[in-house]
Amino acid sequence: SKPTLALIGATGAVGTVMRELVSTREDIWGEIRLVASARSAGKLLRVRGEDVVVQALAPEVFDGVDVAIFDVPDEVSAEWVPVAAARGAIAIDKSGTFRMEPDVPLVVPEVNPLDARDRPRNIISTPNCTTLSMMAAIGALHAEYTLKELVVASYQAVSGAGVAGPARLYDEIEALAGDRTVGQSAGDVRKALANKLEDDSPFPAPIAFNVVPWAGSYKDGGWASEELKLRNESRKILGIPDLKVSATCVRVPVVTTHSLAVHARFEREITVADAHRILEAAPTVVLMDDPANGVWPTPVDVVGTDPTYIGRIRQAVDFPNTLDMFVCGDNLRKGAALNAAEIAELVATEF
Ligand code: 2RA
Repeated sequence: SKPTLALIGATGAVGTVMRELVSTREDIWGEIRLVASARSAGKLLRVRGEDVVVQALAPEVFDGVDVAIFDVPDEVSAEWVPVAAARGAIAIDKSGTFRMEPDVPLVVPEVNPLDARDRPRNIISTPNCTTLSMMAAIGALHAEYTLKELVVASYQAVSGAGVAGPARLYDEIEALAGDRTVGQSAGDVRKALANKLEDDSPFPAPIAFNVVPWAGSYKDGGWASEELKLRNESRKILGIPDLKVSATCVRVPVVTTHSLAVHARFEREITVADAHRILEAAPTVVLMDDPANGVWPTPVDVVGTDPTYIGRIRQAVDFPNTLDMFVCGDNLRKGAALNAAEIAELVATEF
């Protein structure tokens, strides 16, 4: 019989995309159970064209579940992922809680699918959306040219912060719309917003008309947690423990789709033509790289789709063996729900 799937966090930004994906991808699942916090229990949500009642998170919801996909805050995962695993489910976790634990694989199916088999705790982690948004492309280049260093700047969409992110961006744009004087003197955007909106933004600065050089929580040395995740997770997924990585993560007024400017040094010379050949052959990567004709990826052109898009590929003039590139990936799809769905499909072949 077909395996039973549980989606934990079914009502969130990623949960919503997750329901859409399991409704449109190959239907390999038997029962699909929807689980959320007690607040959402009893709601009806659509999956595979049917209304399903959302159940409150409790140990019993995992009974009979083969695969449980979690997209919930770190502390909820810390408590409930081990409960699901103890009850016999393979737990696929999107939170940061288990990603760097040595006995929990961190999987991107295009890059390290075999790692999903070695899961002593019955837990598989899926990476942060910023790491994931570039990994299919970088992994393909690494497989042939051996990556040595990555310097990355991210341009992260507001939906990375959950449903509150887009809500805030739309509110701010609406509050500022029509006023053609704002954005021209220091503090005027803040003042205009303070007059019209509650002070409850998920972002540490105005996000409309702005870029915010901060994503995540504060870490030693002045790093933002997103920047360290990008470093640590890239090393683990690619299996290069000493990969040199430096990142600056920036939030931009884009609803969905993270972009990354990537400066990547390889073990040997790699030309633009080499990179094109590899990326064209990578099944989940779309090469959009014809700058003479204005062809490169942007979030508004790729949002809502599955692939990783790459363009602006250049050989760095002053750095040997190095490419500069621009990558875009939908942070809710490949960056979150899609990668989890793909891992689930990978392990479902075991049932
Ligand atoms: C963000 N990467 O974009 C985070 C979400 N986990 O905020």
